[in-house]
Amino acid sequence: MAAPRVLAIVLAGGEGKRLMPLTADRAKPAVPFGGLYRLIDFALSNVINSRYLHVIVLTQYKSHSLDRHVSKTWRMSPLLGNYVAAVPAQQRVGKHWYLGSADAIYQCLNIIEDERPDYVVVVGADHVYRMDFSQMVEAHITSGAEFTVAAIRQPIEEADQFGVIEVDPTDPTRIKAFLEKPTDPVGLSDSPGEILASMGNYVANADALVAAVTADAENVSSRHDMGGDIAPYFVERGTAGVYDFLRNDVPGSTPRDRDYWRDVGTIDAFYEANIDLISIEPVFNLYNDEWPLYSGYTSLAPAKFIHAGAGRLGHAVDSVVSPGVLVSGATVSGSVLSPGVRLHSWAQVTDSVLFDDVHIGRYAQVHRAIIDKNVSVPERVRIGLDHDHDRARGLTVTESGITVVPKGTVITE
Ligand code: ADQ
Repeated sequence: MAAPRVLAIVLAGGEGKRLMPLTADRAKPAVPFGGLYRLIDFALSNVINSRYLHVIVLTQYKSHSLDRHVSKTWRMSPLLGNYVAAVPAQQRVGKHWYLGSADAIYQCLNIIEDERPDYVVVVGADHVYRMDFSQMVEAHITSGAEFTVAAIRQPIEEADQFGVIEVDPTDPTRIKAFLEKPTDPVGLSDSPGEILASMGNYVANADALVAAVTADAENVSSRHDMGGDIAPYFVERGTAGVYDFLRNDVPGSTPRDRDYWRDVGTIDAFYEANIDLISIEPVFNLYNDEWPLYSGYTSLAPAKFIHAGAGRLGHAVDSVVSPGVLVSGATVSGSVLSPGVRLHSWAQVTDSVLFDDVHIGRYAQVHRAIIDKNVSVPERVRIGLDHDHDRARGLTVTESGITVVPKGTVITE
């Protein structure tokens, strides 16, 4: 039997308000993560490793840096018609931007019509995880559902951030009810402290999805949301399936990171997920060559550590260090350094995440901080050691005490 034709749609228009100020002038999927990556690279690596090579990325909010990243990093060989194309909201069907994720798909129906896929894989762009979507497509086809939702157990306290799935007791492949972000969730019968959450990844029969988003576009009371409106539409029709993420078996995954899936939706969650990469046995393993994670850096020099003279030991321990980093007579521990970071003599960086091209001057100290792209920390300045002072400088300090230095900040003292 010929392989089914699959079009992958990556929803990348989210604002990521809770990640402010990191999303002040970039979309959430464009936020850097783990030194070398942007958040969208995880979804796109999963799609490409699943061998789906016809991919559209729907962008909207502050999409310039995302569009640039997608076109630079994810340029595909046009052989066999392969492509990863960013599609910005373009008011194709009316004088409005994408109203919600379902409207974003509706506004791109011309692409689906041109492509004529059998199945459409729709995935979010905000999560860190590995997943083989071809296994989910196979399960979808076998189940006979029109629309399948990927699902993972989550703590019941977080139910209001997710679409919550109730599985049909008479057929565990079908969804009986789907509630988007309920405030009064009911726990699972075998685990009352958990709910079954939608991961925001869907597989649909292409014609059924086209019909659903078209009907949704005409529904004036709809929020035009994949989770809020399209999943319940298929539940109502009795054709919504569920795919348990734990069935997904990605080559090379370890018992520890097999079921890893994180929405790094808040600064604290974002910080923790970055710092976790450093641990000896991280819960998410970047070093799985069988399911590579692709990123945009190809022409950087190696990282270099320079002992710059007496007492100026240039070193980093327990850290993730990207290419293009220069640690000259400075000490680094427990930190994630992105490409182009420069650290000068006697500087100390501990438990911090530094984005691209951050410069740390002599004798400066940075502790439990996230420093956004291109920021220069002048000589002797201390960040993250006195939270009142950090706040007085206009920096964000999170509940758990992470100081965030936004892009473009000029620190004088
Ligand atoms: P949320 O993440 O809250 O819940 P949403 O804000 O719609 O839903 O984001 C989903 C994805 O769509 C993200 O990747 C986002 O970037 C993108 N997106 C949002 N608006 C868009 C638009 N107008 N155009 C293009 N892309 C857009 C969703 C589901 C829940 C599920 C959680 C899992 O609605 O049911 O449980 O994801 O985190």
